[in-house]
Amino acid sequence: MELYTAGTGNGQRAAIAVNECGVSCKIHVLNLGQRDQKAADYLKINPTGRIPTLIDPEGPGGKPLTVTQSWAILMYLCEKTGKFLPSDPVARVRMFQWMAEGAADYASVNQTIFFLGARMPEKVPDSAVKFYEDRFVNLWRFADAQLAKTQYLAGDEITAADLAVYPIYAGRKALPDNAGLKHLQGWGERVGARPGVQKGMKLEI
Ligand SMILES: N[C@@H](CCC(=O)N[C@@H](CS)C(=O)NCC(=O)O)C(=O)O
Repeated sequence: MELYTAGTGNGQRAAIAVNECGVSCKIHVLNLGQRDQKAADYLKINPTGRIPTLIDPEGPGGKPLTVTQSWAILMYLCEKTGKFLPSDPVARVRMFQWMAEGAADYASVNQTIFFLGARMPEKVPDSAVKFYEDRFVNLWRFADAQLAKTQYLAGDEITAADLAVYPIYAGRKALPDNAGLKHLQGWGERVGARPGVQKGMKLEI
C-alpha cells in the first residue's frame, strides 16, 4: 500500500491506522507549506487536494482502491485486517458513537481553534478563541466521564475510536489536562504509549 500524508492530526490518524493495523505500506510525507498536495499528479489521486490518501493495490475483489478521509482510511484498514473492531454489539455501537463524537465535534472545534489562531487574515478577539477552547474542554468532559468507568472509550478493549480521536487529544492536550480531566489523561498515556501510535504521530509537518 501507499499512504500520502503529513504531520497534522488527520495525517497522523491515517499513519497510526497503517502502523497499528500492521499493513505493509510506503509512507509519503507531503510538505503542505510547499503545496505538495496541490501538485497535478497528487490531484489525480485526491482531487480535493488534501491529505491523507491511501492506495491499496489489492482492494476488495483484488482490485486497486484509493481511499481518502482519515477516518475512512482507519475504518478501511481495521475492516481489512479485522483489528480494533469489537465483536460485542454494544461495544460496536459505542465505538461508532465515539467516532462520530470525534469526527463531527472534536475535529470541528479543534479546526476552528486552529483557523482562528493561524489562518484568519485579522486578529480575532481573545474571547472568541476562549469560547472555542472552553467548548473543546467541555466536549472532552464526556470522554473523561466514560473513561472513569472503562479503560477505553467503547469499553475495556481498545477500538478504532480510541485510535481515531487520539491525535486530536494529543495535539491540544494542555487544555483538557489543565482542566483536570485525569481519566482522559490516563487514557492518553495508555494510547500514546503504543508503538504504532508513536510511530504514526512522528510524521514531520
Ligand atoms: N476530514 C478530512 C480532512 C482532511 C484535511 O483537511 N487535510 C488537511 C491537513 S489536516 C489538508 O490536506 N490541508 C491542505 C489544504 O487544504 O490545502 C480527513 O479527516 O482526512
